Amino acid sequence: MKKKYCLSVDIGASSGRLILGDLHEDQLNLEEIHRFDNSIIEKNGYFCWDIDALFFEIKTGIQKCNQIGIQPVSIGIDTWAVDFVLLDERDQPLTDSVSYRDPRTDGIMEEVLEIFMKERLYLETGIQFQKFNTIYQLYALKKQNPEVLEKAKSFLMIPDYLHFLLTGRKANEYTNATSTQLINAFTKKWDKEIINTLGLNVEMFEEIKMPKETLGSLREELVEEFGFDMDVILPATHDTGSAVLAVPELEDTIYISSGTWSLIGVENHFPICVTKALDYNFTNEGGMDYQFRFLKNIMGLWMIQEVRRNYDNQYSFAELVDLSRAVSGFESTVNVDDQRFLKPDNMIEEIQNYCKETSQTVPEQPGEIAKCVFESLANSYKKAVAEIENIFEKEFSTVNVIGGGCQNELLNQLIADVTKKEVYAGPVEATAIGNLVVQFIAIGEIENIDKARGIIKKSFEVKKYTYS
Ligand code: LFR
Repeated sequence: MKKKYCLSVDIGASSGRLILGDLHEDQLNLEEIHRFDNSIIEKNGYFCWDIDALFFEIKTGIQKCNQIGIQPVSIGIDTWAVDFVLLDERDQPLTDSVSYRDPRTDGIMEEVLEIFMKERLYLETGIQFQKFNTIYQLYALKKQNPEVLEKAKSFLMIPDYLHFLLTGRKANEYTNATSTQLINAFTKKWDKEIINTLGLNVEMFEEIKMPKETLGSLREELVEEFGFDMDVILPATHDTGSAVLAVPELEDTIYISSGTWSLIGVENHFPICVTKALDYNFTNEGGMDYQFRFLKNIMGLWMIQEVRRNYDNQYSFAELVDLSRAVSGFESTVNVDDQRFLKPDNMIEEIQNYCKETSQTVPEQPGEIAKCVFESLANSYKKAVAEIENIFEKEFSTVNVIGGGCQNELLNQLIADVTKKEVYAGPVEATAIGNLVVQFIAIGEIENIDKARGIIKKSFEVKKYTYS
């Protein structure tokens, strides 16, 4: 029988990749076809994503498959969450794709919380309060550019829009839609009451579709361009949703999906909207098969990415880790979850100012800055672990770090040392793997997610760190 390939497109805030997957005797093989950079650009006074450039890179990757003689049977795209594109009646974008790091939502969450009680929003949606959630972005738009919303006929999140460009079909994929804070955690549908109360047009929201559903085949002009057709199968289009599917073992495990953000939590069968969870600001994001990711966002490697950029990319990430390792006796830390680190003009200065304001020694050398970032992240993980254990009233034995950030050995060891738990690191390409297994389930090559996790366990290396 001819081997079947599925193609995953995973785009994060700092890079994107197209990875082919194929199954051979319960072994999932990956082949990276194309990798490209992504970053926030300034356009017309907003921090934006260059969505046209991203679509161009996706097309380049598809063409590269064909060049090596592989025509995948399906493709699925995942990206970060919360951001969206609004289309007019001719299906044309009404604005640039503004990034969630843009300050347009400053102060907006507080205004929305005058309309809804925090407890009510939490009870209905289960979603954590972050000033950049789609709900606040849409409300900001309503206040600042009402004419845009008046013209909007379709609301598509970033992967929905890229899928639309591929197929011509519009739908809102469930896992990503939950990050809007506009989906009811119990009905799993758009919460029309919240949407109407905010004065948003409920008609612009599309039908919710679940991961595993086939959206459609490629547009005719793309079939001509590529020389072949394939199905677009919806993965968990929220990258964290895909990544968590690739955690090989969930029993007694707290995962950290480590990339631009660190998402720390556990998988659950139902949303937990108790007061403690609200106070700790944990979220219940919708997952595949209506599971929930109970987790919280920690500022993550964004901090070191920005530090590196502020040093004009003079140092690689590995060099920053080495420089940090070489520093001794420097102990200043920052609260990484302080919103001042979301998009400061200069991350290095922001860290230094924080240390100054809190009467700590100010980091000056790159190694000191990096050490401060890694140790501060580890502290924040430690706190989140304690919060999870407090809510579940039990101890977890392991932490499983997945995603690109799990290659940071220094941080893995720090996590083991501060949490006093065994740390497993891997798989590195968790998001692409999670995306691929959903496509393989959809085409009948893997039975279900449990089986997929077994395959992932056998196929990818996971490294163990013990605490000292
Ligand atoms: C990670 C992620 C997080 C989400 C943040 C913003 O890439 O998707 O899960 O909270 O980006 O969208």
